[in-house]
Amino acid sequence: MNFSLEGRTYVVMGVANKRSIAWGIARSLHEAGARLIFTYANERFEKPVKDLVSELEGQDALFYECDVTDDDAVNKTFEEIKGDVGTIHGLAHCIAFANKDDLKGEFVDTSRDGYLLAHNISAYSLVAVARAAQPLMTEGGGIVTLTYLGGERVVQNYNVMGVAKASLDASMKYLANDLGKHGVRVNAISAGPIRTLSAKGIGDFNSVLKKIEETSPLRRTVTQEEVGDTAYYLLSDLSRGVTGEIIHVDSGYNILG
Ligand code: NDP
Ligand code: KAL
Repeated sequence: MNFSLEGRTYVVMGVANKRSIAWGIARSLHEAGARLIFTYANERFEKPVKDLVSELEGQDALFYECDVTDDDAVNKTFEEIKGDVGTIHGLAHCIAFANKDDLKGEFVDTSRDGYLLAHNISAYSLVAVARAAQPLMTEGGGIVTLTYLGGERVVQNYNVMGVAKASLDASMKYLANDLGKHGVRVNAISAGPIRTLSAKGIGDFNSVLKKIEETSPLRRTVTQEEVGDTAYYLLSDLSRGVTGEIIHVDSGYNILG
């Protein structure tokens, strides 16, 4: 079987800069021969994303603005993509957000607004995007989202984002059940900690990385490239029998008691 992505088109949502996990995924898909479509939250990010993508040799990419909290924007984006390319073969959802104040102290202090905001951007967005994208996957396809161990167990400071990731994980499984009959597979990658813009300014991130280096089975942290290659596996026919799954790309840290 040929596992090249030549002739296939994938939407990558959530590139903020060269450190983004979404950028690692974009590079892996590009190397496998895929055509890429990028979405960003607002026009402020158009130029930086376009500048980055210009580094991908021979990539004839398309770009759309898409704030995932806006149903009209999500629907319009996928209608435009349908008009511009017709069929897509998959998408990578690499989007999360919570108020900084909710990512420290105790979870019990999370406000209603903070709770809803985190769930809106980080979990419901997968449902909205999957519903809008599925009709474009006329040849079947794959959807991959990014999650974290803090959705499965309590991790200090992750707080409301952990609860949003638990919702994201369950949403991924329900979507896998709904979309399977259309030949669309839905999976998640649970990445180990990686220094990205989102992680910036978060207290104690260094000690989290150090703990992974000292105690994980592989005794090192993971890279955007390693997550990217697993996304390639999940978005290609290599994983054709896999759906509703969470794959941990975390140096094995999650197996520790
Ligand atoms: P980045 O900061 O690089 O990416 C986060 C992205 O979320 C940004 O591109 C941002 O877009 C996007 N985003 C936020 N709000 C919206 C919105 N309303 N509409 C559309 N896009 C939005 O961080 P990461 O690469 O680390 O994060 C990607 C995913 O990986 C997240 O789901 C995160 O939870 C997950 N993850 C990260 C880990 C890590 O250690 N870094 C570990 C495990 C999971 P913009 O810049 O355009 O605002
Ligand atoms: C236990 C860990 C330590 C860190 C705790 C919480 C991390 C939460 C991730 C969340 C996505 C971060 C934010 O929402 C940051 C946001 O409040 C401020 N940043 C921004 O607005 C920037 C400019 C934009 C680009 O960011 C976003 N997101 O839009 C968790 C660590 C060990 C693992 C991580 C970092 C997991 C994860 O989910 O990212």
